[in-house]
Amino acid sequence: MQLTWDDAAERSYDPVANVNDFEGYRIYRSTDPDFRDPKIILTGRGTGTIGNGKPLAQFDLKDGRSGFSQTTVEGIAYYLGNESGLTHTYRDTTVTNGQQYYYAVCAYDYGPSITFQNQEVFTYYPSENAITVSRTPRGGTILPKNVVSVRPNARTLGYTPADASQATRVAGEGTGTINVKVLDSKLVPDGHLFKITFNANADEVHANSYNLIDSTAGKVLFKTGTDFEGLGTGISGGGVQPIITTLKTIVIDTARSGFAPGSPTNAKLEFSYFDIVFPINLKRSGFPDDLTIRFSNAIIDTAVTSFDDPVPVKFTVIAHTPTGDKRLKCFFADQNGDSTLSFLAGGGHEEIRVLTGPDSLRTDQRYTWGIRLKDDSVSTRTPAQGDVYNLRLRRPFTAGDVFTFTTKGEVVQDAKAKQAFKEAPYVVPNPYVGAASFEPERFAVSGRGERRIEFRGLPQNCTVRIYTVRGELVQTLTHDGSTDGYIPWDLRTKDNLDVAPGLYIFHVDAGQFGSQLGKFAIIK
Ligand SMILES: [Ca+2]
Ligand SMILES: [Ca+2]
Repeated sequence: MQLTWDDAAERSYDPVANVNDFEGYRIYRSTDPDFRDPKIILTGRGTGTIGNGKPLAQFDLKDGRSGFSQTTVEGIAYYLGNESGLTHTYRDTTVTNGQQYYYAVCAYDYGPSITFQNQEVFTYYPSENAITVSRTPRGGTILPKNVVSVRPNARTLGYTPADASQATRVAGEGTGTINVKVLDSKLVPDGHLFKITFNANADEVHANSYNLIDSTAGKVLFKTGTDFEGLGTGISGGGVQPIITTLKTIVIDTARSGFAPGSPTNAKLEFSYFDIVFPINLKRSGFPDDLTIRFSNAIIDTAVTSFDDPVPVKFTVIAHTPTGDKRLKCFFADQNGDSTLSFLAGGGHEEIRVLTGPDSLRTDQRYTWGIRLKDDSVSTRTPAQGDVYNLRLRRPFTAGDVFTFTTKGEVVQDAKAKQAFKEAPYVVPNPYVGAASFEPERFAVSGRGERRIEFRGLPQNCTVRIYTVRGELVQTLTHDGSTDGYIPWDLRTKDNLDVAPGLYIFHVDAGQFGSQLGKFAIIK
């Protein structure tokens, strides 16, 4: 069973404390719509249950808050979680096919404090969404939007789930991977083109969120995806979930950086980023642009040295910006007076410090890249005329990166169904001994409640006829045309009587796919 949910609760504000106090999600499962299965947490006195009960799973926002709440209700603290991090999908692998389940996804808050004149005057007990299923007099249920009812089972013969193609790049140059996972086959539209785009502020190197767009339908499915680490915890739309992995920040593309072919030097350059000045994820003039450093035997540029004094230099640094090439200013302390980057006797290093960002800032606030000669040895030729170094960077996904993929909806393939139908359909449970484990609890009925067996392994649109061993027709059941591969039977005859114990024959008429016979026993 795969559950998915959106992220709306994460942006909610507490109306009283006026803070965003969202803290996490709890998932509950029950076999009854009153959610009695999880209600095993009692008050401190052991009288009555408290809250929604024991969750099947809990996902806690990473925010430094965890463990038990300070405030208690009847002696019981609220468990805030263990900083597991959030997700928007949960797979329950412990279900029994044929059993009716109810799942609830409940958001909870951490219980904000009210402060008055900087004193905490009151702290709320953490609160959680209620599970408010209402019942109709005839045993039906009306589910709120945080509850679903499901009956896991095999799909109809020939069923092929929805599929999504590989995501391919349409624009941009960010480094990362995008996989697309089908989470809810029945929601996936057939033959649609989807688009993934990214949102970033003008000064951000790394996108802060991603969007999923159904281009064919012209519909934005969500704009708040934030799982950039491929954890599979992000939100889904149209039944699919993009699983996005990208760089956390700018890195040097070592394979594509180096002296251009034909450069005479055998020297290597070493780059370091001055992360104490500008954060590396701050986009600004000259960063994160690829650079070219050109060396010469003549003075070709002017750098600055201590006290911003100009110093003539035999190199120049060019940034390849999206709007064209731009010369970058450098700080350079030329210790041996040769106007270029050189090895120093005694092992010291000269360093070119490339400056980026606004000209209005002080030089020492603009340091970005430090460039030194590496692996210095007597046979190394100092970079000079004809030496051109290219620094190439790898960037995270950001605004301007665009990917697309296409979807195929779920289908039932006739040829596959016909082949599979040659394996005989079957009955669960067989024999039926008094009861089946997946029968519902009694509600609003007298007697023993609804009984249930299932004919499974069926193709779509078939008819099941049940006969006694003497050939009398007991009941006729028709498949509802859905992709469920089963038909339930309440063990009542066509005359609405309880069926007698004994051996029965069933005949599955699947039209063009042929027919199958089987038998089952009912024991009281
Ligand atoms: Ca937390
Ligand atoms: Ca020098």
